Amino acid sequence: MSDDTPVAGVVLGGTGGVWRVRAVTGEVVDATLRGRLKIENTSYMKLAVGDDVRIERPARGEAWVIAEILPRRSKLARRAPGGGAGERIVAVNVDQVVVMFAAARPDPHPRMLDRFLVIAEGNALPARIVVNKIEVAGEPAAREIFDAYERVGYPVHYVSVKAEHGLASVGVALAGRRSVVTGPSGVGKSSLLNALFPGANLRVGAISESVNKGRHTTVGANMLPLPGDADGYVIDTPGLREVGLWALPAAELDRCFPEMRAVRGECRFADCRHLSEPDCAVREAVSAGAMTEQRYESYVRLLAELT
Ligand SMILES: Nc1nc2c(ncn2[C@@H]2O[C@H](COP(=O)(O)OP(=O)(O)OP(=O)(O)O)[C@@H](O)[C@H]2O)c(=O)[nH]1
Ligand SMILES: [Mg+2]
Ligand SMILES: [Zn+2]
Repeated sequence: MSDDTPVAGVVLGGTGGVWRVRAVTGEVVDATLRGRLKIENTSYMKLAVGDDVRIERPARGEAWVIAEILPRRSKLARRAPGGGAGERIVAVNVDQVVVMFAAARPDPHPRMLDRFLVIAEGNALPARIVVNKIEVAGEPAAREIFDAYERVGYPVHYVSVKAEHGLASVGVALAGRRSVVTGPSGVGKSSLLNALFPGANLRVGAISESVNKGRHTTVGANMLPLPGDADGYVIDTPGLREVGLWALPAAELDRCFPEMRAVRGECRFADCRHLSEPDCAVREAVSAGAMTEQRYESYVRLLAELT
């Protein structure tokens, strides 16, 4: 990469206006966004991890600039923290979301899991679940919570990074795709990626086991190329204490629960909110056990947030 012709690359990460870009050559360089970057769509003005870009530099030895951002095929976005209306893009051009929880330390919160899954569904991204630290609580106890998710169609991987259990199946699920790993702080996201990809060198939190609070260890999303896999990337993200939905229209929330999606067309009213309307197929599904009370309760709470 010695001349001034643009080079295709992908944004791996960045803070403070300096982005790490991996060029097609495999070389990773620091680059800044060109000030007068001409793009039609203003939503592209905010560069994000996973963006396909073209970089160039005026001459050898000078700084690289990002001259062009290519169209995005997908994004994972949630509401910006602090109650604002803006969206926070976690990553773009991803194929799947891996939602990670711990079987214990910190204890799993199904309500929060439902939020992560709804955000993935709302962004039209398939999701899978990784339950880590099963050597602490045991797989049977973890299954009491997570079997319900497998029943509605989400693949669930039970793993222990510490005991090196179940990691290969996660590796297979990541191969050849771009995945973003998300979940609460301290569940072992960075630990998992370090274990799967030696050399990743992600910072891992030394949470004192007694405090058990999960100080955020990872800062900013960080995309890793999978070794020997030209199409495979995995994005480590900082853990979240709370997840806000973004401006999802309330009427689309039911589509973000697969078990509601399956029956929503059978409600008496086309605009049924599945609360107290008569002949509601969703509430019948809850009575029949096809949707758990807990997931339905998540729906009701999220709907209240969106209206
Ligand atoms: N007992 C147990 N501890 C684990 C396991 N995997 C990771 N940990 C520990 O969990 C703590 C948090 O791990 P991280 O990998 O930093 O968690 P994270 O999800 O990346 O956290 P953030 O970056 O803050 O979002 C560390 O002390 C790890 O050593 C596991 O399988 N079992
Ligand atoms: Mg981390
Ligand atoms: Zn209904």
